[in-house]
This record gives sequence, structure tokens and C-alpha cells, in this order.
Amino acid sequence: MKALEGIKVLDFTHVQSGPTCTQLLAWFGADVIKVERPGVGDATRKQLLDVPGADSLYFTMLNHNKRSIELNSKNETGKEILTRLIEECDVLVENFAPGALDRMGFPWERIQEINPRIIMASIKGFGPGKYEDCKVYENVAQCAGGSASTTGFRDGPPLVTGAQIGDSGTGLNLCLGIVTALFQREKSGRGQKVSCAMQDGVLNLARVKLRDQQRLDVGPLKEYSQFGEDVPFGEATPRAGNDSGGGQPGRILKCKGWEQDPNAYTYFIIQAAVWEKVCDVIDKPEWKTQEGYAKAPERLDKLNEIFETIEQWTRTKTKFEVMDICNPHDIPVGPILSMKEISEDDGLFATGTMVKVDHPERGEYLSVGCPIKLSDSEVKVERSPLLGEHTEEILVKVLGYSGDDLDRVIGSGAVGEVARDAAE
Ligand code: CAO
Repeated sequence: MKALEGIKVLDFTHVQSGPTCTQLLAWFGADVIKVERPGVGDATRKQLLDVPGADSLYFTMLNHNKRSIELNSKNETGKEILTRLIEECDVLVENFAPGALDRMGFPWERIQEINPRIIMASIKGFGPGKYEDCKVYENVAQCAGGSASTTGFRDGPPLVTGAQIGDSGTGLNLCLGIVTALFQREKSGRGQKVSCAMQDGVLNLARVKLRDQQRLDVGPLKEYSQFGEDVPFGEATPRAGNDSGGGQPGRILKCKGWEQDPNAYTYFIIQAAVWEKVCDVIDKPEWKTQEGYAKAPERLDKLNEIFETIEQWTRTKTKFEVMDICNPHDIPVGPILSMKEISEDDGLFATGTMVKVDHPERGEYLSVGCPIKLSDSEVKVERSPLLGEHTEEILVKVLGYSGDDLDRVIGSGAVGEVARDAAE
């Protein structure tokens, strides 16, 4: 049995943020019914194409384990089918532009009227306020949520990160909101609305930078490299390069081969508890007792010198050798892994974090599996659905259409082209 077995999800999501959420629900065992515009589908199906004619990796990697129904929700019969889906489902998830669901004729009040037990979960770029009507993509959220202004080097422009913290990060929040609301429904019997704004999701992940904003009022941020460089702090939390965001200083340091390999680097943390071991490993035993180096607070104005010295040592080792040498001493280090290295990592395949999936149009491809492991609810990653692959199956088996009624619905143009022979 899977954790969410029996839960039906009307998946009205597209692009990345919403699909991340519904993919997790599907992996936990929910029956996720993806509603897509006839003949078009989720825009990502045909974005960043690599195999001609096949659904893109963008789409396939975000829509595993779902079923797809083509449905024009602006057509009268389409609205009838959507109403039936709302009646049948436990959860409706959407991430349309603000107001799109209202314009379709399905505001929250109407949805609740149709099914008082339903949980309606929405992602928007911003919460209520002056930007609430804006359309938002990942990098807008990274900028508006405080991440970009605090990422990058002090002497360079703000930077966005490669990790999709606005989209996939907010999808995670929404997923937690949904299962929490399902848990509450067990007791209250009622559904509720779950709302997540991408700006809020990014800010939540940038919490430590708001911490630093407030610390600036009482003095310099001593763990930032610029403190040791005597560069004055301004009014806002600055960009801190690769400095650690916590109380244990850290840096990205060059390793053997860095001249040719852009990823021959390690992250190296000089955790106070293992300082003496660091000194031994890099052959600087005198720093263990030397004034100005022996105690962690004394080291904060010398971080450049300390990390340059450590780097002289890391440059003589590969990033994996650094890991092998430091780990037995509990010195926290981490190799900078490229996507190529990750995609060839047997350990990640063994845990199901990386998976190989077969697809009828594109053949085998790599994907990221479920990052959350439940001991009693195993995840089997299955391919994403083709556009409208389950239209008839859902009309018949989930919504109970049959005979003339089924013919009427299929003939109405609301559900795209249905390959009846194949489906029957
Ligand atoms: N049948 C009929 N119409 C449909 C439909 C269906 N099955 N599915 C969608 N539509 C319609 C919508 O109702 C909308 O119509 P209106 O403009 O008349 O309201 C229209 O398609 C376009 O929807 P949209 O505005 O949501 O899509 P977009 O491509 O223009 O914008 C995005 C995309 C992501 C910017 C916007 O949806 C958004 O801001 N979403 C919220 C924030 C979010 O999740 N962003 C992250 C996206 S991942 O990077």
C-alpha cells in the first residue's frame, strides 16, 4: 500500500512549480489526473526539445506517474466534465496566472460549493498585495525573494542560482500544505484552500540572509570575507561569494586539475570542533596553539590567509582525495560534483534518487527520483503520460460516462481527439 492510495488529485498544473508538487503526490500513491488543453497540453511538452516529435525532457522529468486527460475547460461540455472531476477528486492543484480559474468560471467559492471536502492548492508568484496580479517565472521569484541580491560575489552583479528554488521549492511547500490539509480533513471533514507564493518560498529559503540583515544593525558580519578584507558593510546584506551562510566558515577551494576541469573544486569547512585536525591535515600544526589562530573568533579576520593556505594543500589532491582524507577526521568537505558525475553515480541509482525511465517516444532517459524516502510506501517511477493518453479511461472509469453520454462528450470537442479503438 502507498501512503496516499485512494486520494484523487485533479492536476491543473503546468510548467514546473505545480507539476513538481503533483509528481510528489503521485509518487506517494495518489491518482494524479493531469488536465491539459486539447491538442496543446502543458507548454513544456514542446519546450527545449531534444528528440524530434517526442515530449521534452522538461515535461517528462516533471510529470511521472500521472494520467493525462485532454479537456477544454472553457467549452460548456468541458465545464461539465471539470465539475464532475471536482466532485470526484480530493485535491485540486493549479498554478495558472492570477485570476485564470475565476475567468474559467471556477473560483474557490464555486469549487467548494461543488465539493466541500476538496482541498484546492494554488501557486502564484506573489501573495496578496501590490504584485498579486503578476505572472511569475523562477528567476523573478529568486530576485523578489531576496536570493539574487545575496548570491554572487561582492564586486559582481546579483546572481540567480541553478537550483529551481522558486519553482520546485514552492512545489515542495504546496505538497506539504496539501498533505497537512488532508490530515486536518480527517478530523474536520472539510476541505480548505492552500496557497503558496513563490516569493515567500524563496524568502523562506533565504532566511539566514534576513538574519544577517538584522545583525548588520549591531555591527559587521564577522564571518563574511569582506570583514577580514576591511571592506565596509553597506545597508543591506551583501553578496558573500562562497562564504558559508552559517557560523562555521567555509569556502570553495581549487583541487588538482582545476586548470582543465571547471569542477575540480571542493567545499571546505573549518568547523571549530575539528580545527586541530584541519591544522594537522594541511601541515600547519603551529596554528593549533598560535595566538590569533587557535580560537575560532580570532580567525575571522584572517579567513583569506587561512583558506589560501588550505588551498595550497587541496590543489595537490583531487576533490575525491580531499574527501577521502578529511572524512575520517570528521572535517566537513564536499566535492563540487558536475551533472555528468551525478548522472553516473551508482550510489544515487541504488537509492532511487537517480532513475532510468523508458518512454515510447524517446526511449530511455535519466530522471531524478523521489527525494523523500518512506520506509512503508515505496516509489516506483513510471513514465509521464502522452497527451490525452487516459482521456477515455478517466471519462469511463473515474467519471462513469458510458453509452450515448460518452459519445456526446467525446463528440463535443471538449476532450480532443480520442482514439476510441485503442482505448476500448
Ligand atoms: N482549457 C482551456 N483553457 C485553458 C486550459 C484548458 N485545459 N488550461 C489553461 N487554459 C487557459 C487559462 O485559463 C488561461 O486563460 P486566460 O488567459 O483567459 O485566463 C490561459 O490558458 C493561459 O494560462 P496562464 O496565463 O496561466 O499561462 P501563461 O503561459 O500565459 O503563463 C505562467 C504562465 C507560469 C507565467 C503563469 O501561469 C503564472 O504566473 N503562474 C503562477 C506562478 C507560477 O506557477 N509560475 C511558475 C511557473 S514554472 O516556471
